[in-house]
Amino acid sequence: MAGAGISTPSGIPDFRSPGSGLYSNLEQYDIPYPEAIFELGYFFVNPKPFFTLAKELYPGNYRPNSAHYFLRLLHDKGLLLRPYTQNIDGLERVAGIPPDRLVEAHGTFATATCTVCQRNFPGEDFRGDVMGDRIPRCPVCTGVVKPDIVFFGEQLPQRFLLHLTDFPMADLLFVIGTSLEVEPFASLAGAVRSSVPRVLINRELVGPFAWQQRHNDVAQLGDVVGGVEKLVELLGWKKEMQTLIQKEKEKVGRGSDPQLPPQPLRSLCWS
Ligand code: CNA
Repeated sequence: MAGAGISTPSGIPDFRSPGSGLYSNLEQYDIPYPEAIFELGYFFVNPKPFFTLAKELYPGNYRPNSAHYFLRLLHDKGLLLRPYTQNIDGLERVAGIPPDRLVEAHGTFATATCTVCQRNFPGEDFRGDVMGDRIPRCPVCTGVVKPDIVFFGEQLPQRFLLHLTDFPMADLLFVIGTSLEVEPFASLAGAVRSSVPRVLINRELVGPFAWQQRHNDVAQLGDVVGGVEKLVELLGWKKEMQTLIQKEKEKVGRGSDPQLPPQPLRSLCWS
């Protein structure tokens, strides 16, 4: 189970970290209250703030870090049953985890849907509009096209239901970079069998790790990258991890996405 904390080392602010979190840096979005950015009612009146955020998070602006590549390594080794992420930045995909292995519980920018005729489109079709600060319109009915990000009150993607079979089957649960405050995602932490060790890698204790610990829970507190790297070292996978990251960096270096201007990550931060 992953959250915004696995992507802060890639330069994407989380919601709740005081000072750097998105909720502390909303002035430029000109919205009445933080949650408005993900509210359908507000979106239909004024979609601009959401698309300003979409421009930041559209696939291609940010690169995965060791936490994402740790998931990829587990996948390559056949050890990853399924990553459940709350993130909408798509960095699990960029790290090479196939979308059909993933549950992106709060949606994705990789696909989009017309709010009027409900036609589905690849998110890529609207890159030009989003980057050019234009509200994307359906080529068929001209309705506003909304990336498939789950707004407040919207249903989670069908794939979220996979948890019903996945969690009882797991024999280890990693919880990485999340405050475990958003439901129903947060409750998944309690859905593994009680004999299953749960490993938290996060800045602070969260959810059941704080208030309902099990005897076999483990917490590695501190930065996610440091925590993951420590674990990788204990597992004896350091070299493999370095090779994987190097290989992926070279792919990016060869310019796998020619539409992207080269840009320093930090220059894209909201704060
Ligand atoms: P959150 O509520 O902002 O919590 C993040 C957690 O990660 C907190 O406990 C932080 O202390 C911790 N954290 C942040 N950075 C680090 C770090 N470098 N090392 C260790 N711990 C760290 O975010 P959640 O994901 O729990 O909340 C769910 C929301 C946030 C979902 O709806 C997401 O869509 C949404 N979100 C996603 C992104 C993204 O896609 N990258 C960014 C911001 C918010």
